[in-house]
Amino acid sequence: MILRIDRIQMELPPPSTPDPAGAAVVQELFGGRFGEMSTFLNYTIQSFNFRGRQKARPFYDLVANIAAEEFGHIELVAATINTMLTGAGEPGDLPDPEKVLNPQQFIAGGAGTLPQDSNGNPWNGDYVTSTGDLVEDLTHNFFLETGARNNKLKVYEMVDHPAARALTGYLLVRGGVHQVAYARAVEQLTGADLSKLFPAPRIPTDKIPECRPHIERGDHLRLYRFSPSDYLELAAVFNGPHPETGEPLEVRDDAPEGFPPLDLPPQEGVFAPDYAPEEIAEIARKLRQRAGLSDEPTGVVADDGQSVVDKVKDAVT
Ligand code: MN3
Repeated sequence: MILRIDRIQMELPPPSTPDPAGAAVVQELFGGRFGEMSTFLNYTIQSFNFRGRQKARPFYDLVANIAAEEFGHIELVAATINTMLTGAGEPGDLPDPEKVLNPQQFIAGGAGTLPQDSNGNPWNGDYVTSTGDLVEDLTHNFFLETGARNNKLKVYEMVDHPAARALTGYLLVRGGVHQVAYARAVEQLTGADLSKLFPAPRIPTDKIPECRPHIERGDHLRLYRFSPSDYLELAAVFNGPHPETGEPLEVRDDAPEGFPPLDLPPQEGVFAPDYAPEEIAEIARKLRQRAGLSDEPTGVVADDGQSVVDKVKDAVT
């Protein structure tokens, strides 16, 4: 089972100037072959299929637990795309087709993320390798993280929207940890040091400004344990010095603290969440009252939504 926490793993900047063309490029990190849907579902399905898991527990715990972090990564990529599209779905103001690389984000979606790559191709189950052979699957995962970091760097270079830069900075650091984790797992099983054999991609994250805060916090060394009581055997595999910096790898016995998500404002021009969002808000208010809940919504968001609307309007005018 997955326990869901209503926070996101990193703080994202609020919406600024809408960037539908950039948002279509960022889709590659969501539904591309090397995107977060692929890492999430490769590790998830491998963990479901894992036979003899009790005797191989440290390896099972590693794959299952990284799968849980990847759920938070698809959530972050979607939050980034949706932030970049905010302001582009206002009534009478939908973007010029020439400035949009993926019109389906508006036509099929409500100025939102789709399970597609940067060309609008749907994510594909063929992107999952789950052979049941542990060495083969772990080696595949190492190269999946290699390709994923390669793609993240290209998206970083292609898209200069602040939300996309913040996202790729964070994911480059966390993907680096997962690459090290799979390399360590293969090394513990076979003796082959993948980090030395295949030192790719060469990404000097310490020179990328958006990576630096995460490195300074130590997030390039840590695996978090995404469960209050399970997956206790991670540290049996994930240990020793970081192959690039020599600092000790570390397992943290809790999920990252995370940040409240942005409450992105309605985009009435694409009926998200409706042509008249205030009607839905009024219905919800009455339901909340009837259920004996407080007048104020109980969930925590990074802003009240309205301030984001004002900021977007300021940026556009
Ligand atoms: Mn990831």
